[in-house]
Amino acid sequence: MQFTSLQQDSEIYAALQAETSRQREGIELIPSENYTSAAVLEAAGSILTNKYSEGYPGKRYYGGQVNVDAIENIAIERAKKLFSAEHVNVQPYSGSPANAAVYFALLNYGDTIMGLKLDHGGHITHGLPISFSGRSYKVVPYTCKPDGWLDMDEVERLAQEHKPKLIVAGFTAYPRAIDWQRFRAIADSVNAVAFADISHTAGLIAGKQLENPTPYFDVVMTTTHKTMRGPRGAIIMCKEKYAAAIDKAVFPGLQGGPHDHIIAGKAVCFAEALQPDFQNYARQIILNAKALADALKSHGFKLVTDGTDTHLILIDLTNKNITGKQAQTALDAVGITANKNTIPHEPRSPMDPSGLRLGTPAATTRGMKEAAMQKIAAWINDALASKDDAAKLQAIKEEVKSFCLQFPLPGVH
Ligand code: DSN
Repeated sequence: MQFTSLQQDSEIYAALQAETSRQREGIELIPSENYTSAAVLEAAGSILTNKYSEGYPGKRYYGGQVNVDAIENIAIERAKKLFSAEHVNVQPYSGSPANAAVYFALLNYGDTIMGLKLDHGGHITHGLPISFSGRSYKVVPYTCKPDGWLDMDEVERLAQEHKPKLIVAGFTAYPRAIDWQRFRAIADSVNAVAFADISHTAGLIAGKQLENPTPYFDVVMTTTHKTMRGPRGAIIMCKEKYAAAIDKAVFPGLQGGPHDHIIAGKAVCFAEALQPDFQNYARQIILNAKALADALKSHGFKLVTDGTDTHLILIDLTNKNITGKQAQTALDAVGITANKNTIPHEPRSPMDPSGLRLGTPAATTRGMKEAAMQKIAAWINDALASKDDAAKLQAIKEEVKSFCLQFPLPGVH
């Protein structure tokens, strides 16, 4: 992007130019990040940001809604088609407020919920004690087994014992496909709401590579900026019987005016995800993740669950004489962006854990394939082995940069 008008603000202009170079010259492996298309960027940067439109299409509290009503209805219809949803609310600002709205709609304060423990791969909004979710509801966390796989027998046992009102499934650092049917059956056995947070895998579901829980879960939420490759935001999908409660919880329960520019970006991203080519994209994300996982294993890396079914890999660094924080810093120095992460049954602390989380959605958007994953695994191995050798790290950074310049940065022209 030229940022032509932004040149008048020299400080922000310089920072944006520098960030463009960082994104262009490095490899993005944070599994929750991606590159939107130029069309999504245009919608998200459009004059729709000027508008207020509290309410829903046809029922707003301000005038001048003819165009935003049309845009919101288009976004809703496209999302319904993409996920086979009965009802969709496209207004949530992001994933955490969307999850807050789901709980606000369907629970009373103090009700019991079940979610995966954060350091086992869950999300802060799934019941972390210091988040609103942990403070407002009684949380019964479930966990992964020592081998990293979800302990579904524990989910069943805890549900029978605690009779939660809602069970949330869907994770931020779990590399395997989820047994939605078993979660649904467990929720049914205790009359709990079955809630899926598919933020990480929505693009793989929309691209028909992973099973879609929407047809048989009560409520499903996703962010739109991860594997979906859209603007930063979220949507909530639900059965018709929960529609009024969900809509009321989003507005006026928790939010004011919707971000109409972002809703337009969501509509554009849904149209892109409805194209047949999006299925090829989703398939390649998983092929790349499997190729990266195999290549890392060939360099002696231990992976939680020994592999992946998705876009995400969780490395257990305990056999590598390096912590997650040191690994993240060494990779930053060579232009590879990843994030330190806890592993199930973490022996260290969340600020300096034993894991490193990687994902392939962004690299795949850029056109990188299996051969690139071999190179990336070798660079990761070399960078971690050379974490205290500035000259070696600089040499790897130069290799990474010249490789990346062969893959244009999407959205930038
Ligand atoms: N921050 C997101 C992630 O990286 O997975 C979750 O909210």
